[in-house]
Amino acid sequence: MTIQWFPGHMAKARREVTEKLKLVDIIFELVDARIPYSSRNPMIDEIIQHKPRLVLLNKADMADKEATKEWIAFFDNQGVKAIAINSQAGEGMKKITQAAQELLKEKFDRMRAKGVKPRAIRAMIVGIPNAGKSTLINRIAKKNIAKTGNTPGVTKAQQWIKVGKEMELLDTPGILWPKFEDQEVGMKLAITGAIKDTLLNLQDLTIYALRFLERRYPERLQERYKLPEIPEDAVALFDHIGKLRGCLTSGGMIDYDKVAELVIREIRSEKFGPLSFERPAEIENLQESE
Ligand SMILES: Nc1nc2c(ncn2[C@@H]2O[C@H](COP(=O)(O)OP(=O)(O)O)[C@@H](O)[C@H]2O)c(=O)[nH]1
Ligand SMILES: [Mg+2]
Repeated sequence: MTIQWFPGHMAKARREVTEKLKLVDIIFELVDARIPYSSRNPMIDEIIQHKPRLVLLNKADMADKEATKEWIAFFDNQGVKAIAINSQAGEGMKKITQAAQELLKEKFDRMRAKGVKPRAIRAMIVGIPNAGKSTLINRIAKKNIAKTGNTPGVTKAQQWIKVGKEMELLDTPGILWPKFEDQEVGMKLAITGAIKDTLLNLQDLTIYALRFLERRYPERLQERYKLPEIPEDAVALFDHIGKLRGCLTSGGMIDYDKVAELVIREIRSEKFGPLSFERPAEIENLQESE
């Protein structure tokens, strides 16, 4: 289910995250590795203030490895630590604890110097719907069934999931809204399944997706749909795919909706291999032109 975000929902989500912020040492900002810019909440910096943060590029298995490397370097340049993970397979889980320990080393050293009894790092996951928050929490919880009790002094009882001895993770994530400000971001969110594609025109979305493939991964597009050349005309491209795959109306005409559904389904199910829909260089240009 995709949540429709209205100003009231956004305010409530923000309030909930802000409230829990006090309970944790660090925020794990979960984004989709295929769209690390578009899947970030636009107000994340303002919401989490100066709380230490670790960006988790989730679904790294579905993303282009080269692009993911570029993204890690991009965040690094901004002084933000980012790591690639695959919550579904449980890859990168150890790296999360290690990175959190590194980021909080000074704080914990200071605490120790003051004679404060050592304790586990407390963390919380935040992210937009479908980023994989529940998958990551379940992944961690399964291996570490032992839940710690409630934390006293908190209005609502909070459950913590133990991650080894070193860390405790809040068992409910902070759900934040995606960016809505531009059409292209909307397209990327729809292609990756972060927002319902019924919010957009499916044929428009497909044209966007096909043009993206043509630009970044032309050979994969040509190979999959047996295209010696990629037609400039979108109708010709749809016609070709429709004929090839038998996406026809009962009258034998090309069914453009069927073509659109097929293409989007194939992209989502990785028929074109791992894909990254944005690169840091594109985002840098975008920010400069603002
Ligand atoms: N391939 C892949 N799929 C993932 C990964 N993490 C989550 N998913 C899938 O993404 C979808 C959304 O995940 P979910 O945990 O429900 O997202 P939430 O809304 O943030 O809690 C589900 O279909 C998950 O199986 C991952 O690392 N790799
Ligand atoms: Mg969830």
